[in-house]
Amino acid sequence: MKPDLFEAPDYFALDSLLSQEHLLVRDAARAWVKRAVSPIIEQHAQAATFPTEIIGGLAEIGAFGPYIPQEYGGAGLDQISYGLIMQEIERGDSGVRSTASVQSSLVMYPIFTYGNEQQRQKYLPKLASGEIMGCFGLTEPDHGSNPSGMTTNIKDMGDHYLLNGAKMWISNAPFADIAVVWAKNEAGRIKGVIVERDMEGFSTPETHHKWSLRASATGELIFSNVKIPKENILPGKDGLGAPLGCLDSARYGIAWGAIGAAMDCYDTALRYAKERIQFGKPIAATQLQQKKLAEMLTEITKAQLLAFRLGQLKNEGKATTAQISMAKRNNVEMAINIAREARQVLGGMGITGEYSIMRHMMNLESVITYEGTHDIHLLITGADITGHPAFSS
Ligand code: TGC
Ligand code: FAD
Repeated sequence: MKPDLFEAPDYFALDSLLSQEHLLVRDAARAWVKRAVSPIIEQHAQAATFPTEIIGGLAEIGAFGPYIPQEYGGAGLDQISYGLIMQEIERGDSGVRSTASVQSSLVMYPIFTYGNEQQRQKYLPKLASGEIMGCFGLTEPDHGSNPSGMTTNIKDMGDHYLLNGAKMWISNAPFADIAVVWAKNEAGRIKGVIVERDMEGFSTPETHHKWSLRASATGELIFSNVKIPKENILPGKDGLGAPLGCLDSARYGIAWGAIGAAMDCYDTALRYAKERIQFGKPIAATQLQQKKLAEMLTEITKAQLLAFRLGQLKNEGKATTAQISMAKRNNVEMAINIAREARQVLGGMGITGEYSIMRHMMNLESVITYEGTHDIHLLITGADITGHPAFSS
């Protein structure tokens, strides 16, 4: 793979709106991605292996629990810092950002928000340092966009619960030490359950042959009469709103992350277009390639402004689920379109692993589907502006 010469576009001088802390956090993450992710990621993606060697570095840059208070091992940062970290990591690879998103927003967030003090003390510091890794089980084979139909269930056995069912498409599942799993109790109410790797009857078969997120490990969670101690139930909130609250936080991170992937594609295409000579001049001097590059930068700039404003709202505790959906949907679509255009700027070279663009493009096919599909986010906006949810008849 080519050396990482990435230079981030900042056409509307957004850096001048960032605080000193934001810039420090962002630059540390950017430098770490160049040093630790770029040199190894293409080999891992080609081999479809998860780069375990980066776990310590992710913890050091504060990517595990950026906004979780320091007393629990988190970085205690604000929501814009969290977004900037996700942007920089996804600039390297969406699969690496996935690992950080899951650990932070889908495992640490529910334990911090819905867990009791004992659960927080037991798990959060170890998750923040990367000593243990987690995964989040909501999706089932027959219930993806519609998680309220889930059939995974817990049965009260007096001194413990019995967990049965299956989850699929679970990021980090093959190596996770714990899983935050959503299951219905006998009353049909959804509860959060912390399942530990060594519990009898729990297995995590890996999902192979993906063409997307190849450097992220995906798997199933199978529960066959797993005995769950009562202290492993998250007591703070139940119902579908509990997992959906976690998704708000993860989708927010993706709205920023997708900008990173888009910036990397744009920067690569711009550099290539300036260097590549055809018909006696750089292809960057042709109107057609300029149109592509100018439109890419325009879309990135709009996405940056959207994410920044959303970050301000999130810091104030005012960001709504529908605003987060709009930003996730817009920014991921923006990134996938830019990846496709950037790939064309590179001609045949664009399909090789010498450059990052094709890997980003394939990764983004998952990003546009997970954490709520492109359609579902449109329907969330539609329901919000009309007052008529159109998910089911
Ligand atoms: P609906 O009736 O709208 O809501 C059910 C209850 O939840 C409440 N609620 C929320 N609460 C907190 N935060 C939110 N964002 C909430 N949204 C809704 C709501 O008020 C209601 O409460 P109550 O008390 O009245 O019961 O639910 P619905 O069944 O109609 O579904 C709505 C829909 C379709 C939007 C929702 O199901 C949805 O978002 N589906 C998409 C599923 C999804 O995103 N799955 C993601 C799985 S995790 C993943 O992909 C991780 S990838 C990680 C990586 O690698 O980065
Ligand atoms: P379906 O829900 O079957 O949807 C299929 C198609 O139908 C989509 O185009 C969808 O938009 C459309 N559709 C569905 N309902 C409607 C409707 N009402 N109106 C119009 N169109 C509709 N899940 C987790 O719980 N944890 C994870 O860590 C996790 N990681 C993932 C990692 C990867 C690589 C992938 C690919 C997925 C992951 N997921 C995870 C699952 C992901 O969230 C789901 O794939 C996603 O929510 C969609 O569910 P589905 O695949 O079952 O598609």
